[in-house]
Amino acid sequence: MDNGTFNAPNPVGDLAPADGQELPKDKLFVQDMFPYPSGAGLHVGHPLGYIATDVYARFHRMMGRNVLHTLGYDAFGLPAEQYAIQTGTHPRTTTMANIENMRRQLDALGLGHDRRRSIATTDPEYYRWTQWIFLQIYNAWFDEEQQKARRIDELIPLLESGALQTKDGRDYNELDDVEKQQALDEFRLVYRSNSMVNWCPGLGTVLANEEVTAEGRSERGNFPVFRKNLSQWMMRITAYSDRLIDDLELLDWPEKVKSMQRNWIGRSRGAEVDFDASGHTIRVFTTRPDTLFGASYMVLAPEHELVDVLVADAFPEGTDERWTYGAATPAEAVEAYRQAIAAKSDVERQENKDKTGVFLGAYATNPVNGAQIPVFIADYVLTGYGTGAIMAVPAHDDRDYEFATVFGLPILEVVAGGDVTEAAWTGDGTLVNSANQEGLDINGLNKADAIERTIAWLVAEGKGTEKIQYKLRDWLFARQRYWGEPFPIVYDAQGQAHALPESMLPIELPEVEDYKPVSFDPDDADSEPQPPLAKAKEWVEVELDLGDGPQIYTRDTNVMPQWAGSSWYQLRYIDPNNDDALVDIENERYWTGPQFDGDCGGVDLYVGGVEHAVLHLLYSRFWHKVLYDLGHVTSVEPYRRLYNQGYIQAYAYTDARGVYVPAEEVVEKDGRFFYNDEEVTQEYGKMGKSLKNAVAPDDICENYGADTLRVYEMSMGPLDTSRPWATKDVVGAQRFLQRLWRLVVSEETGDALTADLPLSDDDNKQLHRTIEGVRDDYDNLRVNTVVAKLIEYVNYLTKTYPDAVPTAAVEPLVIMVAPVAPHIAEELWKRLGHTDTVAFEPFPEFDEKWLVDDEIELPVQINGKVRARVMVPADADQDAVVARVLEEPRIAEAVAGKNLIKQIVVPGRMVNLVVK
Ligand code: ANZ
Repeated sequence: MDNGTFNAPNPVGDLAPADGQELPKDKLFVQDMFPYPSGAGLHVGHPLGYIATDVYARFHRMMGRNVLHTLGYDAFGLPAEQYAIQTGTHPRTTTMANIENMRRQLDALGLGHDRRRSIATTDPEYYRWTQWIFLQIYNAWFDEEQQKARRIDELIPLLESGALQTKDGRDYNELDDVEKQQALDEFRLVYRSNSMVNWCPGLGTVLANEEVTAEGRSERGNFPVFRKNLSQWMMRITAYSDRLIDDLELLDWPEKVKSMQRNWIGRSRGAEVDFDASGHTIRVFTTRPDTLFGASYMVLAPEHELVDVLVADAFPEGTDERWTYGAATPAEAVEAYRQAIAAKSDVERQENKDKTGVFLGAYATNPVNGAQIPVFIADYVLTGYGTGAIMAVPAHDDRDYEFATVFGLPILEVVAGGDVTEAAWTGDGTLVNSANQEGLDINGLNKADAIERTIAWLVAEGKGTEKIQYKLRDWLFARQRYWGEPFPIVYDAQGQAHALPESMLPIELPEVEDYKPVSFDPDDADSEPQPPLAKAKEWVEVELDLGDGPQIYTRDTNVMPQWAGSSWYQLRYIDPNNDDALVDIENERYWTGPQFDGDCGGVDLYVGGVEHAVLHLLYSRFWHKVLYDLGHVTSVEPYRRLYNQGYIQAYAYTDARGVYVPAEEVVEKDGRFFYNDEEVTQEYGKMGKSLKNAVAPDDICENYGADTLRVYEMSMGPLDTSRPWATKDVVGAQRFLQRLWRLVVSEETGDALTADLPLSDDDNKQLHRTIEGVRDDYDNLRVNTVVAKLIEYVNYLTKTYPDAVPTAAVEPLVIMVAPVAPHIAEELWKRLGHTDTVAFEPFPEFDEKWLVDDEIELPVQINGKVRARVMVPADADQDAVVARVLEEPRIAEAVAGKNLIKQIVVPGRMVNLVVK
């Protein structure tokens, strides 16, 4: 790598080929999901994917392609910051040290990366462009008609001419300057909005759902967590919902990942239906308007704006006790209920089987039949999805069924097919009990027709509309932390946000004395987050001239989420040093541009774990599409082909308390396992820090060599399946490499054992078959079967040539070994008398002529019993086959003196002779 062996040239810019050198037309861009440089370094599970991509890249270099392969570091994020909080060490220091260590570990594995293209997301020269992309997105709006992002300045004339309305319907021309700004802000793809977050005053930070325990406390520190509405930066990813779903068709990705993305975006077709409640309209979203006649109650999200409007002064006479939450009035019940659920996450709210809720004391009118149905609030209805209100159809929805059962509400069957006294029937069936006097009769229809008919009726009556609904939410883009990209945003004295001009980038992270966010009394739910950057007073207040003379501004003190840096790194790999653009579009076109009509372009092969199936890949796709719309890239998608490697798993051990103990210190005695003389329980799981079962690649490289580790990891099984690590099996890979070595090199003299011998027909057959199989396997990431074929070939040569092997049989072998075991291949190549690296040696070609069998072996049965196997010419006709078979002494003997009554020849398979 230090010689620049794996440096790939670009069409233009600083990495363009030297004068006179040509740029290969045929290119390949291979990428790994880049690592977070953690303090623990790598374990042998990490490089599985990196080795596989390296093998693939090496193979294609030998096929004559210009291959771009490098590795960067996703280096912002919590661990370095937490370490900084504990020790005062600057996160940059820790991060750089961790990167150094990982590089050392990776270098030992012999990965052929173009080091010039490596980046860390924490480099100011890198995050300058992350901030630049943020500005592009901020300064863009989504044109619904054209279904694409456009620059915000293109919006102004449209608002001025009235071709587009402002969001609140006011005339743009009559607004003052500040109002105009605000009207534009409403269109931007980055905007501020109130959103529900998990606020933890004790830690001083907002937490992700995964960081909150089931008891509503912080995983770290066990502090109370409050659900709180906070003004936050959001990215309008929802504008791209349709394109993000539809363009999945263009991608060569595992079907499983595509379907996870589809589900996450969650497009569903349905209707919005209006229910009247004493003059107020409750609008619901439903995917099942066909079940309207079965609606027996309604539920609003507890946060719904109509709750306080609809709530009655008193519970009606005779209200069921189960409906009142033990309170005297609906208002009290609502208050108590809201407090009880404040700390629950959306996921908990939806998955909780024990349904709870409160009756508002109010009723609404079912628009199809005039029925008066009670209105509840319940936490299983979420604010922020649909309209935050539902019509409940207990007979045909599981959650409504559970609720109706607890609260004693009517369960009205409207779709035949199940037994609704037992459970909700959510399958298909014929509509029943569904007709009114006003011209709607859907009885006897199937679901699809009933939905269509109902929507048409609702529209005609002005009681509803068809609606496409998405589960996808806009992307909450701000974090109250230190170790992330600062926002290129400042606020003026009026609190109005201003995006900084590109010329001021990067906005570098300032030094702070301590990295903790400002924390508060753990129980103070009313406190507001103050990120650590707020402590850098001199940085926060700046004098800037943004066009109307120098003024004092306040910087935004949030940082971007860790997803930001990984949402576009493939583009920077292409043009890592470009100071004028995030990537020169000529370089981008060459490496990731569409290859044929209808191709979406993108990285040719992207390998990583399936845990990134949704968020990372969705965010990347979103950013890429914005950049495409704005003309910065030619590819429509970032990653044309995705491959998920399996995991390396290993045994793990827990003690009596269920706590993991270090696996490497566990000893086995008579099938039982002990740690410090205490018996422990064996388990099995993904290798890693949390299960304390990590094995470092360093030791394996040291004891067995890097090629052994590579061959072992690649031969453990198909790349996309998980595999168990067993250090004791590593030696098998080592033995193969030793056999290979001894085949080529004399142990006594160290010289090559090869001789200028001609190849026999058998040699040629073995060789060409191996080449054919290996080429296909390499190309399809089946390195495990490559290794199997190479082992077979080495065994054949060892057996056939105990003394000196023909050079013509060995040279192609060494080349074929090179992608998977490059160190030994390089060394053997030298011993064979070559001075150049084997890395660019053309990959051996096979000759078809050696692939066809000229003789095949057929089992021969006599009266149904196999008596012999006979070699016959592959192209022999039936008579010739029988003639040949009868020449075989054992067959001849068996049929001697008998009558041959029947002869059956199944071409290529077998011969059956019936004799009497
Ligand atoms: C009546 C109905 C009858 C429903 C039936 C389903 C089955 P997806 O596919 O997830 O979009 N719903 C709507 N808004 C909701 C909210 N804010 N919180 C919780 N649930 C909500 O599902 C849409 C369905 O989920 C809607 O259709 C609604 O229940 C519920 F037999 O309406 B349905």
